[in-house]
Amino acid sequence: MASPAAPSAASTETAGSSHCCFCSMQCGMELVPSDKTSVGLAIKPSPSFPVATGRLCQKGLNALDHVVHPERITEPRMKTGSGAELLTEAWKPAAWNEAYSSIAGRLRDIGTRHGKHAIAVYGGGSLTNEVCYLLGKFGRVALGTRYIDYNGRYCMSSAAAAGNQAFGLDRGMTMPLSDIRSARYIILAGTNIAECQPTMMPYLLDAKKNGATIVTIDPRNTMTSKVADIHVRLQPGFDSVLVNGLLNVILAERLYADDFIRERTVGFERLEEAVKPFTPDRVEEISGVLAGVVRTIARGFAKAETGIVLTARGLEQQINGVENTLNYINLSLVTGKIGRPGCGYGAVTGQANGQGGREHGQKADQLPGYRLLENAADREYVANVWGIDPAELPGKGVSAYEMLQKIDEGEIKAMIVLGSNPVVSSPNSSWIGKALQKLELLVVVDMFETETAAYAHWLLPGSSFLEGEGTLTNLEGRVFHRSQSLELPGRCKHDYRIICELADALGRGDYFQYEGIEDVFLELARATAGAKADYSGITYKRLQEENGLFWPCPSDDHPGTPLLFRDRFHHADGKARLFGITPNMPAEPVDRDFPYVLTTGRVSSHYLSGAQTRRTEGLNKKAPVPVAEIHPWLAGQIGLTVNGRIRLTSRRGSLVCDAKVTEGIHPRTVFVPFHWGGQLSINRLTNDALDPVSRMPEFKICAIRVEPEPKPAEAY
Ligand SMILES: Nc1nc2c(c(=O)[nH]1)N[C@H]1C(S)=C(S)[C@@H](COP(=O)(O)OP(=O)(O)OC[C@H]3O[C@@H](n4cnc5c(=O)[nH]c(N)nc54)[C@H](O)[C@@H]3O)O[C@H]1N2
Ligand SMILES: Nc1nc2c(c(=O)[nH]1)N[C@H]1C(S)=C(S)[C@@H](COP(=O)(O)OP(=O)(O)OC[C@H]3O[C@@H](n4cnc5c(=O)[nH]c(N)nc54)[C@H](O)[C@@H]3O)O[C@H]1N2
Ligand code: SF4
Ligand SMILES: [Mo]
Repeated sequence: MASPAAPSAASTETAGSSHCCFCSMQCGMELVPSDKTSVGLAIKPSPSFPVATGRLCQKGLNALDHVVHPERITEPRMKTGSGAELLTEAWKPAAWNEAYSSIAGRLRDIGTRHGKHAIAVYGGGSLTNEVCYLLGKFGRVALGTRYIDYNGRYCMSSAAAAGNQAFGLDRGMTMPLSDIRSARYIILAGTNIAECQPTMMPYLLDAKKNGATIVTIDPRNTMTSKVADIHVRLQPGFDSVLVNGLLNVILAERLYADDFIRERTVGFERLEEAVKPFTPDRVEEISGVLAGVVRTIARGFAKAETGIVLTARGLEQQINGVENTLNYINLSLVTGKIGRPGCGYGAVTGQANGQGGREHGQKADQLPGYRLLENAADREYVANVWGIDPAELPGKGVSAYEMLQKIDEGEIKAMIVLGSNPVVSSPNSSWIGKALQKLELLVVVDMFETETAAYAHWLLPGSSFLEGEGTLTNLEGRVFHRSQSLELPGRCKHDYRIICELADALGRGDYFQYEGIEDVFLELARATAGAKADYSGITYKRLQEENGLFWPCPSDDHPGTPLLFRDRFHHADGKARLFGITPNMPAEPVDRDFPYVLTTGRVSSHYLSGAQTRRTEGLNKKAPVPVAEIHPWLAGQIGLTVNGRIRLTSRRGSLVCDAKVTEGIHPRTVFVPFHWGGQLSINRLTNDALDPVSRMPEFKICAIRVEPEPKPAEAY
């Protein structure tokens, strides 16, 4: 196979400016000529983008490597076999027109035999707003299928559902990051910012300099908890117990914001009822968190003049993820710490465009701007923008994991994956490869032959972040423009072109006529006019001139909305909803056979399924394999020897890996990062129980057995 051509800069002077492809901070970067790298370019932090001025973390600094990696796919590739044959068959290079006509022909044939809902689309949150928008439109208009969802289902879905329920609106953060500096009390729950959004740390350190108290709540001591004044080492699954304890103290000691609750919320009575039994002593009994600590945090947060609560996947990726999130939101609301400077609640978005990626119609039940497929007026509005009859729009589909289940059950026969690697990132993953072998057609659009692409009939070479222009929306809700800085290598195409050309091959090209990517954005902006995530006042020109704009931004002269909910929440009555949360057990409690808890997450040098960072030498050498964190007590229990390996076994699978013995982790909990595939994939063990509302899998809790693994003799 041809290797990618040396990159050529799209403009000549500096190679241009961009934004990192990895996390939701979306730090600005510049590509500068360099004789120190083989490609003659290097990445430097942007001196001007205001989110992380002058800063990039190690992932950002190394983000060029995967783009120019020799394993980059630079031409369409095909396989002719089916099922297990695909795993051994060699790829054949093909022409684009051959790819389009073959794929379209097979899709038409599958549609004729099984109906249009036999075809599914699986998208991602790394893609630009324009590509996410087009993918949603492609699913509904070109394919007519109800089955489209995306990897953000595994990511922000619990936070999104909770935001909608409590505030009537899902924007990860209710305030700009700059407000962190003036918060006097900051609670960070299940969020490891130092490793996952490293350039956010200066905001926390500034807050500390200004006198803020920082509390971290996590089963592990993390890089983030190092900056905390109080660290609660919480057993996974006990967030709602702890928060009920905090609320109990706030209510019992009348530390709540009376006026705010009366004027701006409903539901206080049910909250009061639910938290009554959770006295600090009871919380200590159930969770092991000392009653005194519960009182200290409750009083500190409630009495502070300003305060911010941030949560992330730690408590969201659970079957009680929505309820856990709602409870942390309760904390912000009862103390009146929302809608004014220095205050706010934030679910820290994960992926580059995890925020925009869920706003524009990739989600099973949504149309652009968060309009809903099940709302007649919303259907009519969007159908009108798209020039189709509202009756042509399909209904809502199912979540990402449930689509995979429908493949296994035989209902879905074809799938197009763009921007995700579900074989690695899905829970209880060992069956997924087998299920994908049942597909009559799997098309993967990616930069690499990923673990998922190994099951594909067609692998199409898409664009990297440096090659595609577009807009993204960062964790604050700030929409910004990213320009193209490199030419496409080989025969790669822009993702958006691939979608439009495939629509054309399917005979639906009339609905996908764009003069360029900005044209797609203008249609997106129109499709969101008047909707919750209103982008209609945003243009490329404004984004370039104003360093981004916070949505909602409903008109040309609207300044955007950095701080949400100043006067009203997004429910029809303008009020936020408080909820009474009764803590529930995880789906798989520990028992005699599986006595410990496995929790999973990230390390600083890898990103998600590792497709990009395992191909980045500077990052991969820091974490070439997964290492389990275990407590010395547990190491003693199982008789682990120095440098010994361990075997972790759940009801679904088993992983052998190295162990790092650390006092920092909760004694009965083991943490393993999930960035590897095959035999190194921890997702073969995780539980696929789903939150009943968000359909988020319980990545953060399952029951395991832990044993020492005898080293094979040849290892010495
Ligand atoms: N380096 C790096 N950065 C990333 C990513 C990456 O893969 N690598 N991915 C990006 C994406 S898409 C996302 S979604 C974010 C994720 O960002 P985070 O959610 O911050 O990352 P995680 O490591 O998944 O989980 C956070 C913490 O939750 C803790 N935790 C586990 N169970 C519980 C629990 O029951 N309660 C509480 N309170 N805490 C618990 C874990 O110990 C962990 O430290 O990061 C983004 N940034
Ligand atoms: N056990 C466990 N599992 C988890 C989690 C956890 O905490 N624990 N976290 C979950 C979370 S929060 C998330 S977000 C998911 C993510 O899971 P995935 O979506 O599987 O992760 P990625 O590695 O980002 O996959 C993106 C794929 O798209 C490709 N890609 C990237 N950018 C582009 C682009 O611009 N164009 C094209 N065409 N392709 C592109 C990459 O090469 C990669 O193959 O994993 C989830 N899985
Ligand atoms: S903090 Fe996030 S966006 Fe910034 S350089 Fe690191 S990975 Fe990229
Ligand atoms: Mo994520």
